[in-house]
Amino acid sequence: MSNVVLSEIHGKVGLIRINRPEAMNALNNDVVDGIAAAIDAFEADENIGCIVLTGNEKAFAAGADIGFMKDFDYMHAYQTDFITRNWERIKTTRKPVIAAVAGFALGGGCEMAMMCDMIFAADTAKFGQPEIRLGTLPGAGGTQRLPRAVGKAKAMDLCLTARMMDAAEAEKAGLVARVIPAEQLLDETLKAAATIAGYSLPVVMMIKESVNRAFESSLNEGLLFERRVFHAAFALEDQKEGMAAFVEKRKPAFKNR
Ligand code: CO8
Repeated sequence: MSNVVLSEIHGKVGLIRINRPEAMNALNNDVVDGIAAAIDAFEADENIGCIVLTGNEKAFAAGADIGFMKDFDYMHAYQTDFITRNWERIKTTRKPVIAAVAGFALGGGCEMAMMCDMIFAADTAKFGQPEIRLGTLPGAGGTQRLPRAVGKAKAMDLCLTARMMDAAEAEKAGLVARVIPAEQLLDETLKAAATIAGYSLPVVMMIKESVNRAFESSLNEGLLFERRVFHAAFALEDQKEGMAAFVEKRKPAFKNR
């Protein structure tokens, strides 16, 4: 594991910290590779039920590393598929990922947060897609995921003016799930992640997959997908245990099968 990405295990939760404080956690290959490696490890660890991705108190990530990419030419960007590499690993993991965002989440940093399953924001968080100021545009989902999260009007505003949106505005617009006082951000996020990790992992994965379907299919397709997965859940021992525990007025003991 590289030192620009740190990973820790908190009970059943895997925590990934982006650690380039000298550069506002700007994203380069080492950071993206480090995050992907940490996710690989947490995906393979059957004890882990939820993943949290965070930065530091000043920045979740202030975007792609500008110094690193400033001299790229078209062929280099195209041939290396900049920065696709492992970028999609956050999206492809079947376990839920919560972004805990304090400070700046700009450009690729905002895009990385949006690739997670939900965002918990500190009251210090600032979101933006300021690429236009650099003579370029969002390249990792900013023009696609932001409108889906906050609507066309606000997405156009953010992408075209480069202004930042604070945590309160981001919550109101639907980009973030919760706003939390900065000093409690990590504790609260880990607590929510532990709650998720305490449920049946196959059910958690089924819910993640089903909610994501809402963004990738028509309503009818999505409803059918949900119903099929709902039917499949009756094959789980954890469904028998969960419903028996309710009827018997006791806590369920899920076995992840
Ligand atoms: N890349 C490289 N270095 C950065 C970046 C960055 N994105 N952001 C900050 N830094 C560095 C600064 O250069 C500075 O370094 P040094 O101390 O050596 O001069 C250090 O971090 C501290 O930054 P500031 O002194 O600027 O701190 P301020 O508090 O004054 O300002 C800001 C903080 C507002 C975050 C400011 O640094 C800023 O505007 N940063 C750039 C934000 C930006 O434009 N982001 C978009 C980048 S483009 C992009 O993300 C395209 C995505 C493509 C998809 C692929 C993603 C991997």
